[in-house]
Amino acid sequence: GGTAVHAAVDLGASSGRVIAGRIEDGRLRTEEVARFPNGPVTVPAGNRATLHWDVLSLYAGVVEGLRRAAEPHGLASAGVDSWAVDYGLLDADGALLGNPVHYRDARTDGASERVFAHLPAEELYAVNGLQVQPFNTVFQLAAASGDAQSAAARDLLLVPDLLGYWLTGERVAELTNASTTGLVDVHARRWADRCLDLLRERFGVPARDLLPELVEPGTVVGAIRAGTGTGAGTGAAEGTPLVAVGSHDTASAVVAVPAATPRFAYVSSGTWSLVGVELDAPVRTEASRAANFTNELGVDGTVRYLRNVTGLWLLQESLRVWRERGREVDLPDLLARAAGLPALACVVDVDDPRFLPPGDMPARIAAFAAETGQRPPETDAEVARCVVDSLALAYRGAVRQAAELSGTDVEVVHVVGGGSRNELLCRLTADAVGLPVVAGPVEGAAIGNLLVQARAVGAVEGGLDDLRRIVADSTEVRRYEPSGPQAPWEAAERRLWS
Ligand code: ADP
Ligand code: LRH
Repeated sequence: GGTAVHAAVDLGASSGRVIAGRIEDGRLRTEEVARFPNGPVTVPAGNRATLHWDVLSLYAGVVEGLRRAAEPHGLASAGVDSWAVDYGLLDADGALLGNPVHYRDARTDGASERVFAHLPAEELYAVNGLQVQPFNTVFQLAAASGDAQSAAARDLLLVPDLLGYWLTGERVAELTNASTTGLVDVHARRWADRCLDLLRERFGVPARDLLPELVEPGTVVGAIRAGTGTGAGTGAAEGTPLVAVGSHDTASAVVAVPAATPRFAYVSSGTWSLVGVELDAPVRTEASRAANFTNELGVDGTVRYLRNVTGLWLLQESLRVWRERGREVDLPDLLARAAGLPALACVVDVDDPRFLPPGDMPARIAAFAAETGQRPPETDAEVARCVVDSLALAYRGAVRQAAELSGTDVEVVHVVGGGSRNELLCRLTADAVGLPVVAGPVEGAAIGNLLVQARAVGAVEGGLDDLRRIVADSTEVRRYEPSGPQAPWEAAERRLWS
């Protein structure tokens, strides 16, 4: 007996997890039942190497996690969210054609320019309201046009929808994640004819035939089947209703912001940092486009107006490179040492395109520093300090611009995701933005995922405010008050952008 259990599958760029949750006395109690690594795998393809996701290994982790979450009494619901933009193609038999390509793969080099030659960036933004990132699905499709897999493809499913298809046999396109493709009309919240026609006429990609029906978050997709995944299958999770949640991890993370006021900005801080505000309607001004702000679609008809800031990826990759060279570096210890170093000795533009592909970040940071007349960081702690200072500086710019471009007042900055555990980053963000920072929950995406599915099956009621109150009543947060003058941050901005 007892209360119903819900299971959130949250696949981040650095790890996947399955989190079980139950609502008791208006609180959400969660338990992590499975965590598995996620990361790119390079595979030779013709005369180049392609960066892939290991989607079968992820699926095995998902099935195993759902089975564990379902023991012993079964599940009331389940939901899947993941990073955005990437997809799998299915052939005419419904079989996956190749491993999904990773958004950091170089195949999209030059693809956005080829699209803009037929549909200028201004016109595209007027339709899809989306930031330009080289990896937007529309550019990935243009880049892959004419290859053998594209020719054989009959269906395109974004990663959470692909996993949902394997779990239930049903094919849908969940709207929040679909909004990151570049193929959705942000105003109508439907597939955009203009973009589908462009792909067919100019790139020979029959996108209209490939894309399934769009569904709003909260829709029940189907029932989880037995007998897939690894040997033991889905076990007691068989028959569970799978709910299309805010399947874009950032959409789920924004649901879980424990805001007590509508005047909040958020930083969903993980591998990426997604920095912005929540709106009722998109902003499609020229100033917004020029600042590369995106209008991604959120749960309950909202718009996530934000900018992608290259996030803790810089630290993750630095740690990976150091470890590859045989140096064991512990992240909390590294950050403690970085906290003892002087502030703003060296800052980089974290959104410089050189930081997008995997590689030697300490060397790239040093090169950037040298090019901008700064002394390059040398020790590991200096590199970490540079990254954290630079992230806080970028958050400052993005919060201010989000407020200005959308005409909203911001009183507080909420940080959710793994980055909310980084005390140095949270403290510096409060100082840099000049506003209080509220940090937590760490598992924002999983919590937003859980609440939307719980609501879909009737275990909780209400709007986003009600869901956020549950988060506030259920999680420990830490508050950081701003201190110190703004002048050093202004000076650091000038070092980079004047
Ligand atoms: P994603 O969902 O993109 O995989 P997460 O939200 O899980 O990312 O965040 C991962 C990041 O959280 C790590 O790169 C790391 O920088 C940060 N993090 C995790 N644990 C800690 C910790 N104990 N102290 C500081 N930062 C941490
Ligand atoms: C964060 C995220 C982000 C996207 C990126 C590709 O995990 O979903 O919102 O821009 O991955």
